[in-house]
Amino acid sequence: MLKALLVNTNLMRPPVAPLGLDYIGAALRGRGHEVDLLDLAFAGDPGKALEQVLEGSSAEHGYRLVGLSVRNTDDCYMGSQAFFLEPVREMVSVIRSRTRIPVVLGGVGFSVMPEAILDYTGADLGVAGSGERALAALLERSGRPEDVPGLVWKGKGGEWRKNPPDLEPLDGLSLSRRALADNRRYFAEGGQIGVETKRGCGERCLYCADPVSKGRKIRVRDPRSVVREIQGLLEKGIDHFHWCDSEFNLPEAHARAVCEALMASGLGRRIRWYAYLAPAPFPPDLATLMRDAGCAGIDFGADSGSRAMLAALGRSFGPEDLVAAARTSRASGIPCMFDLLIGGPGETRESLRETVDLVRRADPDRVGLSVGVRIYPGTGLASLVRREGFHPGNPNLVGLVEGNESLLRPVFYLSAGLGPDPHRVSAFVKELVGDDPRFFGVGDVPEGQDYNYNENTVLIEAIRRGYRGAYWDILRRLAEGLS
Ligand code: B12
Repeated sequence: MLKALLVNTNLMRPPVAPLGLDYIGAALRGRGHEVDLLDLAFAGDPGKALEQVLEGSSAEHGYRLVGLSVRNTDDCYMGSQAFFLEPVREMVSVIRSRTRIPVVLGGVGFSVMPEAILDYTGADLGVAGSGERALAALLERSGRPEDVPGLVWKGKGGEWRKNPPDLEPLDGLSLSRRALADNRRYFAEGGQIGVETKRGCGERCLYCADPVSKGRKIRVRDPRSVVREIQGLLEKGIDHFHWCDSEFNLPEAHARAVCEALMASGLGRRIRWYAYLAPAPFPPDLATLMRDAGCAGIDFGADSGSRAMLAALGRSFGPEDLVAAARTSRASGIPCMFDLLIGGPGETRESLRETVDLVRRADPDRVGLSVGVRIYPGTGLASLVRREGFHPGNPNLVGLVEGNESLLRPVFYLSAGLGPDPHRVSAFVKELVGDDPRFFGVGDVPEGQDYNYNENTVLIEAIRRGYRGAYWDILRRLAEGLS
């Protein structure tokens, strides 16, 4: 039996449970190891909490490694650009000042730019992609570094080396046991609990980091294992969930299999869940199946209402699919939201007008607007920006450009076709949207109309008062005076 300390570094509010650490904890415990979680989301002063847990020598605790989870590099929101790696760097330095045991980083945000994050934070090692098997191998110190999937480590010449990620089938992992994180508390303060039904995304969206961090190969879970996981959480009083798949309906057959398993187990009537979906495929019978399996809301990755913009963003559906998706959702009685990405390559005031018109016609229950597209390494957007030139003279860039070639710090694409001034872009979007209550606000907006879940005090308060569910749906119900 070996011992590891896992640390959740995500301090955002409302708090989202560290699902990745829960899964890794289950895998390590399943192999007979002992795992402690230091959850800094609930710790008050992160530095002090780390010092306390490492008090005395690490040999005394017997920890063989400390693993830090980096879910978000920043809030990926052009209006705020909150950067979360600085506190992670401080955490690594506190750990370093107390112990020499290896500090390993991992997590979805980390996996997008592992080398740059290791350089910046000073951690020893990292794992890009799935962490269950890799962390077990690191803890057990079995095999050579070259054999640990996804490992990022320093070679003899001081250069970073990176192994291909773990893309093995998920069925070999026992993910259902959710016992490391305090999920009851996360449910009480965060309003929903995440569950993954598969990993990976094979789509070719220009901007998206999911294929980079999760892989293009789709690895599905046995739906019975998902059911077991939900049953265990339900026994803890948790009955609102969010699927943590990139897009639940890709592939459609797996979405159906999960819904059918939920219905067969009788869970469909006892739980409510939310999901990200691609606007197509979304046939009416899938919608009714999802509803009967407990679906309470869908967040469609709509991106744009302009055909040219959808093509530029690498999406495989058209504006007509958006209209159909909202109609189908409405007919099945599931509220839905459209997520729009404004300012991608080629965006103009005209394409924006088309988008707002189309969205009004489609009539989803809510519309989230992200002005500016975060540029992540390894994506088509990053390559396009390199071709355009990544320098302060490029009029399409907003955020830190100089000295930020690794894209570590927040930097966004905002098409100069919308005009030279980002503030004027937000003002123009506001003008187009008018006082249509379906649209979440952009730029400086009153609390509660903001589409950023970072330090969202309206949400925090609503959850405290008993609201549960996806954040957009809680904000919708608040606005509509529903409970
Ligand atoms: C579902 C989701 C949400 C839901 C969460 C619901 C819930 N209850 O969990 C909601 C809508 C609330 C949400 C909100 C936000 N999200 Co979000 N979200 C996701 C999504 C789709 C899934 C996250 C997840 O849980 N994955 C499943 C878990 C199991 O995977 P994992 O965390 O990666 O863990 C594995 C590995 O990374 C690794 N690992 C993890 N930790 C560790 C630690 C060590 C030591 C090791 C070795 C390995 C390791 O092993 C794990 C198991 O294999 C991801 C994209 C994606 N496909 O992952 C975006 C994503 C994480 N979100 C993102 C963002 C930006 C946000 C927000 C900041 C948006 C905002 N401004 O409001 C907020 C932040 C909220 C918060 N408090 O943290 C970005 C982050 C990008 C970045 N570079 O930082 C992502 C990647 C989306 C994207 N492509 O841009 N999100």
